[in-house]
Amino acid sequence: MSVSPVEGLPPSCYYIPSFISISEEEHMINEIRKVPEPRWTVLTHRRLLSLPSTLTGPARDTLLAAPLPPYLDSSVARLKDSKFFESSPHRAPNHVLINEYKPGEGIMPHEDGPAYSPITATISLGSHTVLEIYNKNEQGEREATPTWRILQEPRSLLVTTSDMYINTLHGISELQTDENLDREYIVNWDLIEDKQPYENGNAQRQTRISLTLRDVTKVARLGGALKFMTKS
Ligand SMILES: O=C(O)CCC(=O)C(=O)O
Repeated sequence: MSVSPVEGLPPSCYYIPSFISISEEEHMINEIRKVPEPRWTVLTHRRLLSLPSTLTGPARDTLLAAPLPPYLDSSVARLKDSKFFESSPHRAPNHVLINEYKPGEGIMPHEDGPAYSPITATISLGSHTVLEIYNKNEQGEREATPTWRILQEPRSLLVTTSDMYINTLHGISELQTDENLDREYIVNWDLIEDKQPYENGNAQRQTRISLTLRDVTKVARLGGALKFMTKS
């Protein structure tokens, strides 16, 4: 896969429509729906799963080595082939954060923490969304309004790395319907594969599951991890 960065954004962000097929999307949704309710972390405005596990250790920055779920195998293989993770320590994602958003739900603007190598790969299932990207001002604080909006179609992949990862914040507004979906307001408009659902300039959200794949820098084998978990 050879792709160009999205023009108009800080380097570097890549948008790939139809990264997975409709049958892969269905399979992933079915597998995720099988995860028992108590394993989800339920927040007021979304629920999430951290796989293979939540990060651990004194700084909550360490992954206990374990495989990712098998329904991600083909996507991880494609990510490896694409070389997006070429300069990350394990040359592949080793962790996935799964977020489920009902229409009207979102995520506050934030930066991804230092536990990860500076690259994220996000697959969208079930619905589009609009990711809002915020610059920082000279004091390093988030600006009040987003500078860019990225439309993510279902089954697409969004990769962010380098400046875009390090120097911006991202969030999703809590909206039922996204508006101003057009070339003027959507930075990746020319890369949208199927514009038909957005032809009126707005689109009602459905339930969306996002899979954010990352490479956690510190990985502990179980033996080593038990040592620091039992240390008083
Ligand atoms: O759901 C998304 O696309 C964004 C998720 C996100 O920002 C995060 O998990 O840190």
